[in-house]
Amino acid sequence: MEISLYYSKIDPSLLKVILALCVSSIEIEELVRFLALKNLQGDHSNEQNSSGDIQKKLDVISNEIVIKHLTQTKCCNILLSEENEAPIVLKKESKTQLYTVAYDPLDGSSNIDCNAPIGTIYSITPNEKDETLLGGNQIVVAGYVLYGPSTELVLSVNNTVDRFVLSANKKYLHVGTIRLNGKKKIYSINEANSNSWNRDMKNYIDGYKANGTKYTARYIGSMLGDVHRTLLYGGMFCYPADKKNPNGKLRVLYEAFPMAKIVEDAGGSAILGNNSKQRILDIVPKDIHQRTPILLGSKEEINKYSIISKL
Ligand code: AHM
Ligand code: MG
Repeated sequence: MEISLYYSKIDPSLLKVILALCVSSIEIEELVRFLALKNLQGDHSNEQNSSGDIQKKLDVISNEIVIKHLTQTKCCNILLSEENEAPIVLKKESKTQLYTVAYDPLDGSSNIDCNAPIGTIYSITPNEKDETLLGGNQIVVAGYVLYGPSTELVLSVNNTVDRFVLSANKKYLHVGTIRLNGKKKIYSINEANSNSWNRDMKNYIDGYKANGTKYTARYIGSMLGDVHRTLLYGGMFCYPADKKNPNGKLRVLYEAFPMAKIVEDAGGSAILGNNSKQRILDIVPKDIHQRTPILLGSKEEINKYSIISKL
């Protein structure tokens, strides 16, 4: 079933926003697929984005595509992008419910030039009062589009997580609902940082490597690729705090919140780690580019962390 039909009963303004993000992703995937042929690899300039990263050409173009389509809906009041230092405030042109979209137009930028999975991550939150710092528990839709061997959209709407695959004639078609009950024994973390990890994380990951546990490690370095595998196969994904980065690396509003919502709605857990069982979605954001440590996966795996770190 096509996506617009699948969600035909939700608020029409919300559907408009979702469909604008679908159209954006179809334009972006077209660029991703042919970037080597279109001279779209490499850095945009030597300038850093709001998170201190050098922007890739595709980061910048993808951001422009998303802004264009969301503006055209006239159903959004504020856009928060990884690529824009400040919130983008849109003109109010309609009396319908207005939404704020927080998004990373192209996550996993370091994978762009080697043709590994990358994608777009977002959350949609009703926003009556033009606030910029909305909590994770107010999000009504969270999603990501994975530009991988196939282009796949994963969306949490009404607390249910569904998968849509982009067909040859550019339609997102429903292929199933996700429940995080996979039993594969996988842990996913950038182990190159292990010398800087705090004791809790060292003990937790050592537990996965102990004799007889039969775990394997998988790490793509694109959060949405790693989380997608976790949703479908099971296991855990983690980007912890460490001695060099006491707040971790990933951003609250447009990386951690959407993924935490999807994982929870699929039946898993998403917590800070860092000696805390606090839910990611309970973070009260103070800055639009704030970072957080994150640990997510099946309840069983996240529970192991609580036991090992004696929380
Ligand atoms: P980006 O938004 O600049 O692409 O950075 C976020 C990405 C995540 O997708 C991924 O989990 C992480 O950075 C990987 O970082 P590292 O290379 O430090 O392991
Ligand atoms: Mg990112």
